[in-house]
Amino acid sequence: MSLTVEIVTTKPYEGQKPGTSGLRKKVKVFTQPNYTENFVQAILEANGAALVGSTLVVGGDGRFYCKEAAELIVRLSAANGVSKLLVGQNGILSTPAVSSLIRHNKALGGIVLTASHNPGGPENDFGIKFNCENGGPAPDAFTNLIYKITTEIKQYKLVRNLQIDITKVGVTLYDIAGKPFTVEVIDSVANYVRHMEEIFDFAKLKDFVSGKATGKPLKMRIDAMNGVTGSYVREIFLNRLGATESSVVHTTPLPDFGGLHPDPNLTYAKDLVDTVAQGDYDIGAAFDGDGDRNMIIGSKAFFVTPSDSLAVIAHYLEAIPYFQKNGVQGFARSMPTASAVDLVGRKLGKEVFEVPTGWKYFGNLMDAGRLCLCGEESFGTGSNHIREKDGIWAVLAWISVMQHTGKGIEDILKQHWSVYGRNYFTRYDYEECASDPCNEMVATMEKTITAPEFVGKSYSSGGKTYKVKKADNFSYTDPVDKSVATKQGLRIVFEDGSRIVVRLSGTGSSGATVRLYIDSYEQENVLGQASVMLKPLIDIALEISQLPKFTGRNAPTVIT
Ligand code: VG1
Ligand code: CO
Repeated sequence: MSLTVEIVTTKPYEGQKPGTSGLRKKVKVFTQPNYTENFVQAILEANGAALVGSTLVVGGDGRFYCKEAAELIVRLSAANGVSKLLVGQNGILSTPAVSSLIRHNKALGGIVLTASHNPGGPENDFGIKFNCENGGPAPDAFTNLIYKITTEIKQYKLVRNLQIDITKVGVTLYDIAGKPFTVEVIDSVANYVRHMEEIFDFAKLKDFVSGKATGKPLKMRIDAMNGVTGSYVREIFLNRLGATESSVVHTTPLPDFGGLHPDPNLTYAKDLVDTVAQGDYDIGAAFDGDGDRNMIIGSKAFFVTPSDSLAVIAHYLEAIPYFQKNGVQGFARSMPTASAVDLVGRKLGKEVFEVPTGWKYFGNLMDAGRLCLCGEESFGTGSNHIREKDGIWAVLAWISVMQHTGKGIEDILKQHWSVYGRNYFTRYDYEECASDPCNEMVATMEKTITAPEFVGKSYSSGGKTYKVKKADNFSYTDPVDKSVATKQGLRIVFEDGSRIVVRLSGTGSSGATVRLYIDSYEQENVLGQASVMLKPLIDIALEISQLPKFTGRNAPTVIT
């Protein structure tokens, strides 16, 4: 039976502007009449003529409204001339899995249904993001075009009575006004697991994890935080690597993440940290809702900062077969990330790039063959195997390093610092502040730090004095396509290389979140406590930014 395309009249909604990573709003905003339809229509139209006859990947982190949104996308895509959709079973695909699928299937792109590390459920957040044919998040020019379309939209196209069952794997063919349209519901994990098997030496890792090679099994606690990684974690760590059932927890993806805040950091992954702190595990790891973030802790909850994690993996790339095969190109990090990886890059004679916050800025460098490993301080680590950060990949990388060195995580870090020195790093998040005072704070601070007399000024606190060497609002010119991103964060760099960075989050769904990043390098004094070592700089940052005054907050919501 041939199905007909319906043209539905609509009006623009304000504020459909994608942030650091897609559009994120409360579920209640997305479920308003035509809200999701408008945004998806804009995504489809932004692809221009390439859309007709194309293949798209659709899936998300299983949060509340994912399934309904996935079905809606099928009906809109069918009406807009897409030829084929690959849909994760039950609408489930991790963000790294979408990226991998786009690349393997040479798809035009993918629509990812997630608000990532933001809480889920009917009262919380939903999100939609578009990834392009390289598998990476759409760059600024593309998301600006999507936004522009949302401001002018008058109609969307829909095949309303297309019946679809995404709970079962299988292929369904449709006739849409005389043109063929295919929906293939795919196993959510199979392609990704195969991809990981190509990158890592699973046989070797299995012997290591099971204890066959060492005489004692690796004691792991992998916490999927009720997010999308649950199914992937079970298949990889239990079925392929032979870990015991008790090595994995919270592995059922739930629409509200079981009430957990699926953000793998010391605050929201407290259960993991407290459990591993008791000393019974060699490695603990957690992921965010959509599986692109990771947190790694060692025995007794020894915390690995994401900046250090990146540097250590860079140092031991030979432990991962993928890099032996494909070679090692340059490294990169986002601007607020501490520069530990730069030191490894320098030693190895590799290019190191500093990009704005957001994974989309790494893609061009990877596509140009100049970048193979990168990370963000926000618990993002990944390589050029895909164009997203990849939480499970990071854990497999760490287990590979442990296997390769025969050492525990704390020893690996201490040895690393003894060679390279240590970048102490902390991030303070002030979540859900009022927007206006935060904007005012940033504007005031920008004025202060860009005034000509600011450079050369000295600030003292806790017996330490820091002299300003450089200060700006970070801007970035992409080395490949020369596009420019401005106003990416206020940055004060001191004579000794220490830094204060302040920026406003671009992933929140309401209000403003202020992020304050502090980083300081020590060549010799590498075994201190970060909170103590960084205290003077934190105080100076609060003084310069006047953060307590503007936000009314005396303490951050989250300290990393
Ligand atoms: C945050 C992080 C950033 C990350 C982004 C998306 O952005 O700081 O490093 O790329 O989230 O991560 P912002 O603008 O809130 O600081 V994810 O895992 O939420 O897609
Ligand atoms: Co995420």
